[in-house]
Amino acid sequence: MFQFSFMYGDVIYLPYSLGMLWAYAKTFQRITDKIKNNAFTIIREDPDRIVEQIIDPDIVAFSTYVWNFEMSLAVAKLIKRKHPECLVVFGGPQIPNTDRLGDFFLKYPFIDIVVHGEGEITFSEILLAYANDSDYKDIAGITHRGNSTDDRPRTKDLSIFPSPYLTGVFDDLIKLPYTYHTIWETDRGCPYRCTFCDWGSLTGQKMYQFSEDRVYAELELFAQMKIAYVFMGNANFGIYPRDVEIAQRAVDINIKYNGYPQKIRANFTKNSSSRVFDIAKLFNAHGLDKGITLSVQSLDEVTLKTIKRSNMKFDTLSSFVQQYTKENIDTLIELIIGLPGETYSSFKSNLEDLLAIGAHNSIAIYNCTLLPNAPMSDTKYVKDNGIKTRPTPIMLSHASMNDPIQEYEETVVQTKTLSEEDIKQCVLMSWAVQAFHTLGLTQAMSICLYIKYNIAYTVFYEHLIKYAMQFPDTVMGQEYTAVREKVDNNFDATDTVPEYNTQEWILSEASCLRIHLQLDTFFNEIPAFLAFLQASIGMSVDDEFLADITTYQRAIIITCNNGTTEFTLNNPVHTIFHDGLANRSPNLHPIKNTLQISDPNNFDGDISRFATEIVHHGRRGGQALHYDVAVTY
Ligand code: B12
Ligand code: SF4
Repeated sequence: MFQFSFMYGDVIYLPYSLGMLWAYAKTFQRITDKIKNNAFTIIREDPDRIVEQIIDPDIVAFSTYVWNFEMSLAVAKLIKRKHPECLVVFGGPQIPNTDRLGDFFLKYPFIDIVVHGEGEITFSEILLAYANDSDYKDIAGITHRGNSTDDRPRTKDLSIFPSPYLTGVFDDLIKLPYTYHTIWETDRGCPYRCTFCDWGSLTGQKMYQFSEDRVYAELELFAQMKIAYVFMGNANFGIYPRDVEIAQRAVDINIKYNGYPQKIRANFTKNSSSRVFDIAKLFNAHGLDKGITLSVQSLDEVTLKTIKRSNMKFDTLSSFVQQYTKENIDTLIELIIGLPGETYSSFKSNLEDLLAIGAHNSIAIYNCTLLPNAPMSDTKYVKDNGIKTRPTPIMLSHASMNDPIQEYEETVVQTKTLSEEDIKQCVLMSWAVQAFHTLGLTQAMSICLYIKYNIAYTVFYEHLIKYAMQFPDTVMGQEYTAVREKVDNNFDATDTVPEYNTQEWILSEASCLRIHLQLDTFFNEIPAFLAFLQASIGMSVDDEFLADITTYQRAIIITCNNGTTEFTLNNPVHTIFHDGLANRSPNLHPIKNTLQISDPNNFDGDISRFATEIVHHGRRGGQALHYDVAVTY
């Protein structure tokens, strides 16, 4: 059975979906009498090498997602060539629904059966048919060499599916020398229907729950296995009242097992409620999750209507962000570029509004992609919204590089309201905001200019881009050129920075890391950029204030070589910055002040550790800057 996953260093996910299939299949004696599951193959390697190790297979089953489809095809094709009698079965969210299959079987003649949607029962029926030498025509939810059967209704009673963790399905796999992450499902399905999403083909569907006994037993087992990281497969954690109890139990288990599992990452229900706030507080207090993701995707009314998503009101979002900030809980707000209905100007307003409510450390922006079964991929929807897509290299932030097979995603490159160049401008704007603001390089400067001179954040960053375009030899200019090339090169969304390590970084992180390698040059060029900004917007800012914010900004950036710094300013920049962060009205009057910063990180020049802790893990929590500064007036 194959479920290829990317590796993050030596970390990899246990193949939960296949585990669910096999745990259920094992409940049929006829299957275990006749069929042996030889292995779960999850590591991406040269397909020839993988196939060489498979001896006389009768059935091979692939669990396919956007991130492993090409790899799965390559291996399946080789298997069929070498073992023509072998039954090749594909399933998973990357398998188009029956009405969207098109020429699938012509393109991939080496696949015998595809399974649509939820797979446990269907897969067992296929195995039983194989074991009994019967045909597949009465098995619901499949297409067998082009012949589709009726859809299979969802399973309401999830208790019929044993847990792969509790039934020892992964016992052999976990002997391999990897660090495993696990997927933990406490319920299935999502009642919403956002058009860009295909939540495992369970969107617009009723939700069903796994029993509390089961989910607690699984979590306790994860703790005993010393699993560090648990990713919840739920779409809407926090939607049920029992979810608070589940969170409390997770905390109890974490305490009982001395900190295991260390982290639990949940997709919280989208219209964040006070229940979600309670769960986030619990997780945060016990270090189980540092923050909460608020997936707003867009703030624009027309766009939200077009993608059939009803977000919480902007005021509610704003008060949530402030509430979370007050409790010291990080928030990560997600936006998507290229949604139908969005324009360049509405996208820019999204960014401006989010920064204005204080989302300075926490905006994550993704490109819109078409998933095979998402409502957005419907031919009429595509036509009505003028959507054009292109296969682009899949964005795999932080995965280890040097992979044998390139995976692709269908990125939206044009809509009725966004030309391809508009989408590129959105990508560049997002890059600028994330690389320079979220990751700290110019955050304090832009906040101080916003507070004191009302210079909008997007005006600051739009001019940063313009400056970088006009002065390609500057540090900003070099980064702009590198990123523009990536964007022009088929919307490539990741890059590597070999000076640090071998992983893939998203473009903004890669830029930030490269700028850190020449931070002094970057700051020597800042006065010229600030002069350019003033000239372009026809505004004159006090020189001493500009000099102070530049000195302050440089000093608070955490680097891998910080020691203790002391310096004097003529303006209360620290107060302005912090009042700005907390959305308070600051005292703007000049006053001489001395600031002292000592660095608790002790990276001692270890740039790889710096990159991991500050840029990779710290990104979400605003770890890039020293907020703790001693000021004397
Ligand atoms: C956990 C998770 C992750 C984890 C780990 C993934 C991993 N390596 O296993 C992480 C955080 C890394 C991740 C990342 C991404 N993910 Co993700 N993720 C999920 C999530 C929340 C749970 C997956 C899961 O295990 N579900 C529970 C199992 C039981 O359901 P299932 O996988 O669908 O399997 C059932 C059926 O599909 C079928 N089936 C599956 N395989 C097979 C095989 C056979 C032979 C058969 C018969 C049946 C069958 O039967 C299974 C049991 O019913 C899903 C959403 C969801 N709830 O489905 C998204 C989801 C899988 N992710 C998705 C995406 C797009 C991504 C990303 C590309 C980025 C993004 N925008 O989210 C990244 C990058 C991926 C990467 N690996 O590098 C999409 C995938 C769509 C697609 N067509 O592939 C999903 C569906 C969410 C969505 N937006 O719609 N993800
Ligand atoms: S984006 Fe979230 S809320 Fe919307 S359909 Fe997908 S899982 Fe459900």
